[in-house]
Amino acid sequence: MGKTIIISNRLPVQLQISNESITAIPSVGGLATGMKSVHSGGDSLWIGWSGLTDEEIPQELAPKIDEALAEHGSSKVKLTSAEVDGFYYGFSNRTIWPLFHYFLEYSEFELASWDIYKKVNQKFADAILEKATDDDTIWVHDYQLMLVPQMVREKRPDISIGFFLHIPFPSYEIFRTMPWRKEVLSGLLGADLIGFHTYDYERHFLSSVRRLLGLDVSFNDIYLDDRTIKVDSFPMGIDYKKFSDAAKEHAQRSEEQKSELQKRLDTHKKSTPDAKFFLSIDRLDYSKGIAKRLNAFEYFLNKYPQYKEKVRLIILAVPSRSNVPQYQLLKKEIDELVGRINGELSTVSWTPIWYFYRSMPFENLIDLYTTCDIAWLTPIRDGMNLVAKEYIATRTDKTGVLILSEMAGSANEMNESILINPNNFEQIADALNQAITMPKAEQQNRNSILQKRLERYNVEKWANDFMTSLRNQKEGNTTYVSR
Ligand code: ADQ
Repeated sequence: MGKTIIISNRLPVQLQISNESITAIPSVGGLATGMKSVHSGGDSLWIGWSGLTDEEIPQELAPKIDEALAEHGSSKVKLTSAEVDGFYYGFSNRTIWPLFHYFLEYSEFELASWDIYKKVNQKFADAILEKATDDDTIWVHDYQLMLVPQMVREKRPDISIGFFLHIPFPSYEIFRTMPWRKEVLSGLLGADLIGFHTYDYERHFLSSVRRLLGLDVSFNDIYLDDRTIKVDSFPMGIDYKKFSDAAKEHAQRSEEQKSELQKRLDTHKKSTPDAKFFLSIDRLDYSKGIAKRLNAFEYFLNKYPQYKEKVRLIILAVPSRSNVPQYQLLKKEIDELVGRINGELSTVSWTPIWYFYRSMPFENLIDLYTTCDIAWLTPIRDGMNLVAKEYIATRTDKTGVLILSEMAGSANEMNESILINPNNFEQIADALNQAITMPKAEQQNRNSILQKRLERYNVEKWANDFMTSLRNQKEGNTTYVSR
């Protein structure tokens, strides 16, 4: 059996350059953690962009960077800053991301950025072809690399290729608006297995394949002349143990061991013991519905004024894609909304919204997850939403209420949370009231079911299920008889 090659836009390590020395530090993101069992389990290689453009890497340090990456089983694809602009900030995040999240009006269809997207996908494919042998297994990740499977297939017809999309696949009526829709579908069809977070995304994809390419599709198989392609859903889990262990350790901390943030949260909890903390954590992205959530919070306080001075909304927004104009506008909108709502409603002893615009260390995430009574995660569209799962995993005493958007992929597996439509302020206000007044026993009942499910279907199982399915598909294809 050959090695496994994982390909994603970014590598699972971050480079730190100081003076002449280079260090590659493993990153803690969901994908990196999720693939740990696949990546460190055996012979494997991870190919991706290092996060530094060619212009940012001093010539003399290039070999050291390669060495540092190789120590983590990684190999880089070189990109110029113009390529990163056109491919990442351009086509990936100004065309595909908004379109696939149903923000059709934000989607730009520019030939120049499509050309760069193709060129950079070819660079990734070439990097794979350089390293791969025919008995290797290739796992391509996400919307930035949708042409890679076919580009590899053309040169290596017999190699095993899987593709997983981390964002929604939109309905045919949305997808068909893209000028290069057939090319994108054909790019994906180079894979043997195509995975999505949910059954709905899978159905949308199959519908587009049938209607745009006229291919023979039956249940979740696509029939080509020489092979079949399996399409299936694999809802991504979290590293459950990491989050539950961190929460258990957190509960044992002495006063001196606590973080500054935790001490501050404790002080506020003590001063108003019946107060409730709402938590909202997302990357700052229009698909996450942060501005809507702020407006809904104001609506809630008007509908239920008895909660004024009793509730506090903690918003953690992680900076993201700040080179894209839509993200800059959104940042401005959120800054203004927070300022206006706090300005209008604050009293001498109460600021309704605490707003943090930054990335936080893992320790502080755990502070927030374990301290906040209610997690309020209401994206307008979200492929999965791992924050919802992480919140539940940290609730060691099983208390806490999750209010989750039905538009998040995770809603399919988290029926015991309070599911809401993020556009329905009336329903949201009532859901917040329900969460505040929910008896402890009911919280514990709901969360114990959720925890069991999340612990069982964790990220390791997700990765292993995908790889097993890919292996089975490949074995089936070697004995393939065309219909
Ligand atoms: P994202 O859109 O980034 O991922 P999400 O699934 O919520 O969204 O994952 C965010 C991750 O970042 C979480 O693991 C969280 O712990 C971490 N994080 C959040 N806030 C942080 C902060 N302030 N500091 C540090 N870390 C923070 C995309 C898709 C999702 C899909 C995932 C995985 O958009 O829908 O669930 O990929 O497939």
